[in-house]
Amino acid sequence: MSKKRVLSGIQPTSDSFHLGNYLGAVKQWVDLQETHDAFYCIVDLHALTVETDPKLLRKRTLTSAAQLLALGISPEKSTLFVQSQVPQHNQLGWIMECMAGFGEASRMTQFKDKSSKAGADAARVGLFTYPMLMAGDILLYQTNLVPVGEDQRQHIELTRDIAGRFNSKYGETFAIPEGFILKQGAKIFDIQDPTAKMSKSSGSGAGLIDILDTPEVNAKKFKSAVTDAGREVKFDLVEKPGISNLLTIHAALSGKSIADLENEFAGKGYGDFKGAVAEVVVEYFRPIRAHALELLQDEAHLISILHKGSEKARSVAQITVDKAYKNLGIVL
Ligand code: ATP
Ligand code: LTN
Repeated sequence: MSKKRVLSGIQPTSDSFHLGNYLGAVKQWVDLQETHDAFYCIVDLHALTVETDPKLLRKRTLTSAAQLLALGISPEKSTLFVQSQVPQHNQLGWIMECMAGFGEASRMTQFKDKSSKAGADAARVGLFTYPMLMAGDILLYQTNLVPVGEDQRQHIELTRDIAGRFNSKYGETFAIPEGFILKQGAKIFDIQDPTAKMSKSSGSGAGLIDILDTPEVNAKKFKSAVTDAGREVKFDLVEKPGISNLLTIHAALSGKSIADLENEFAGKGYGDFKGAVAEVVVEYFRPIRAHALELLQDEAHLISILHKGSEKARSVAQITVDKAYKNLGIVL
């Protein structure tokens, strides 16, 4: 039986991925490439929906590729590519825009959050149509599974709705994808404000853990992470959101269960626990950071990996574009 298809994307909008990107998404990408036919893209077209600096976009695209490779994405096992190098994304993106209702697009909470920050009038039209481009990304590859963090759940639902509608109106064209969203770790919180999602674009610098930051900077941030009332290291999202977030992070990287961690730290204070979390995170990312920095020394090599991936992605994507065009009555 042929393998099921996985697709996901990450925006090159920051100098480093953060811990939430890794635990909520990329860690699952690495696991899923073992059992699935995996397509992973750096979604640079999505990054254009907010103000971008051309030099930074280029640098961040390459840094994203280096991080994905260092984190374990293998170009032999996965198709790793850049969205803009596969023009079929724009082609299907337009079809998606023509299939989505203005009302349903207006209900997307990510757009509401991000546009309210910029002021509704300053927000770009592309920020509004972003979920339809994302739907195109997914449907182009006849994707079965989409590993993402919790914040993308609504966009996956929209994608499923559009695909289902298209199939019933124009004939079977797209696989209906499912989100792959962890129960634990799909939303990592800011370590200074455990009510807010850890995020590239918002939040305090002190609460954001960038995986390419130096071990010293990250260890220091963990040691001053916000904790909660009481002194017991216990998982309780309501009473102890700060400690619960740190327990989730430790468990995901050490492979220990939350219950084992609660036992291990019974009778010890928050200070000891924070020190232990700092160590687990820093040691986990130390070799990954070194590997990513080394990969960045050879841009030509990174670009050639991306070109190879994009070539493969184009050939797969074209099949779906042809099918969708044909079913829509477009003369081929
Ligand atoms: P921003 O917060 O600025 O919107 P981002 O950090 O969400 O950006 P993306 O490139 O949009 O970055 O996300 C890449 C992947 O990381 C997505 O699958 C997203 O759901 C996941 N992700 C982002 N933040 C978190 C988080 N705090 N916890 C878990 N997963 C996250
Ligand atoms: N919107 C996603 C990025 C993204 C994506 C995709 C994720 C763009 N296209 C396709 C999965 C599948 C985000 O993380 N903010």
